[in-house]
Formats: sequence, structure tokens, C-alpha cells
Amino acid sequence: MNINILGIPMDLGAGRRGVDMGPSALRNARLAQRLGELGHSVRDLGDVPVALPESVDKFSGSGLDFLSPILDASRATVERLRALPADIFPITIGGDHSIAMGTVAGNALRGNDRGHRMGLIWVDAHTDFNTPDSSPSGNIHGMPVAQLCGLGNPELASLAGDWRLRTEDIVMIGIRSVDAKEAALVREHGIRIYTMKDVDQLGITRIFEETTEYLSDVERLHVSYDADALDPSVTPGTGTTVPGGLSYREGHLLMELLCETGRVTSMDIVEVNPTLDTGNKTAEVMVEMSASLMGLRIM
Ligand code: 4U7
Ligand code: MN
Ligand code: MN
Ligand code: MN
Repeated sequence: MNINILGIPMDLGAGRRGVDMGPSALRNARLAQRLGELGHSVRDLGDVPVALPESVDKFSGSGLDFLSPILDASRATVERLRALPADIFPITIGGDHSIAMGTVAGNALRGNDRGHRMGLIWVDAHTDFNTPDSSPSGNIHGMPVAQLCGLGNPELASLAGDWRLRTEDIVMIGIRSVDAKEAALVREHGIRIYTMKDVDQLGITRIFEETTEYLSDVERLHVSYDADALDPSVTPGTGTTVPGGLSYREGHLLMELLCETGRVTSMDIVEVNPTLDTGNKTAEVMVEMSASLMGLRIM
């Protein structure tokens, strides 16, 4: 496969600094080489420009912290991705999870200006379905999925023009922290969610089977993998850890099974923050997760 890596060194959407170093940490953990060893042809496209928080006015956008520079970086992400040929598998590396507004929109528009029907598998401790009104923190990395569905801020909602992610094309896995108003929104919009309780009760295999069946009609499939989906003992280097996450094997198994379907067309790796890590452990684990999705087999 032809894989293109695109870095988005964004920390404007998160409450703490350091996640902008995620792309460096993942490159340092040999992401491109690891995928190359699996037989893929890998090209690194470098980084999308992202403003430094020190160099911009935090309140320049209407009401949301760092709205203007996040819009700029998201629009640049959409343009980079939509220009890629259809046979490319993009791996976008963050950066905080606000980058998914641009990555999902850009991948949806790739090869079709009106946008493909896109399935989204959101692997995360959080549902990231806040709107500016529901958010307790005001941090945009807690809002990308709602924004992609057209809720919340109208500028962030129209990164792909009129294209919208359909609420019935989303599956979330690993969930264990949802804010009160956010929970009401997620229920109202009928998002398919597998909490950690479901992971314990059903197991990843059953969840995988239900997920692929549920998303059987979509044209493209994007996996957005937040490092905090995994247990903090596995991925300590991330800003919003929540105990009781996916085990190392559960995280891998989900990627291995998704790989076998041959249906996944793009992926994000997000929320790796080397300033909070033990060595470069979190980036190394996330590189292995992406290798599993791209065909790594035990034997
Ligand atoms: B991440 C939070 F309030 N829900 O909105 C919020 F708990 O991309 C956390 O999943 C969001 O890491 C976490 O700020 C965003 C909070
Ligand atoms: Mn997230
Ligand atoms: Mn999260
Ligand atoms: Mn986080």
C-alpha cells in the first residue's frame, strides 16, 4: 500500500502544552520505518503549519479559545488531504484531537468534492462530542465529533463545505469519561458507543463484529486512535488519562481485526504528549498499534 504520513503539531485544542511534540515523538519511534518493514511504500509529507500559542491571540475567534489558528490549521489539513490520490492511505499524526475535524473532513473530500459517505471508528476514553455550549473546559479537542456532525461552531462545522458526518456512521470504543451535557447530546444523536463496561462484558471480538456490521454501508472508513483509549499503564504520555482503559492486547486486537477487513482507508494517531511520558513509551506503543492496523502479524 502507499502510505502518506502527515504531521499536525497542534496543541491549541488541549488544556496543556506538549502534545504539539507528538509528531516528533512518533517519527522518533520509527513510524515510517516500521510501516516500511511491512512492505508498504511510505512517504512522509512533513507537517501542516500550526501557530504557536505564544504567537497568537487566544481570544481572536468568537468565543472559543484559539479558534482562529485552529481553523487555519484545520483548513490547511483539509487541503493537503483532499489533494491526495484515492489509492493513498493517509496516516495523520497529532497533535491534540482537534486535528480530527480537518483529517476526517479532508479524507471525506478526497477524490470527491461533494464528499464520500464516511464511517468513523473513534477509539478513545472520551466521546469528544461537546459543543461550545456543553463543554465544561472550553477545549476544542473535546468537540471534534460533534463539530464533524454539524453541531456547535458553524465555521468549524463547515470545513468540508456542506459535507457532514452522519451520526449513524460513528462507532466509539473504549469510552469511560463523558461530561453530563455531553452524555445528553450523545444520547440525543444516537451515537453507537461501546464503553469499557461493554469491552469487559462483550470483548473486543464481538464489538468488532458488531461495528463492521453496523458500518457496512459506508464508502470509506477512518480510524481515529486517541492514546488515552489505552490504559494509562500502557500509554502514560497523554494529557487526559482515565484509569481502566483498553489493555495492550485489546488495543492491538481491534487493529488486527480491522486490518483483516481491508476496509479501513485512513487513520489518525493523536494525543501523544512526550512531556508527560516515560521515555518515549507512548509513541512506541502507538506506532505498534498503527503497524497492527497496517498488517503486522505475530507469525
Ligand atoms: B480528548 C473533556 F471535560 N470532556 O471536553 C473536555 F473532561 O481528545 C475532556 O479525548 C476532553 O483527549 C478530552 O474538555 C479530549 C473534559
Ligand atoms: Mn480524543
Ligand atoms: Mn481522549
Ligand atoms: Mn486527551
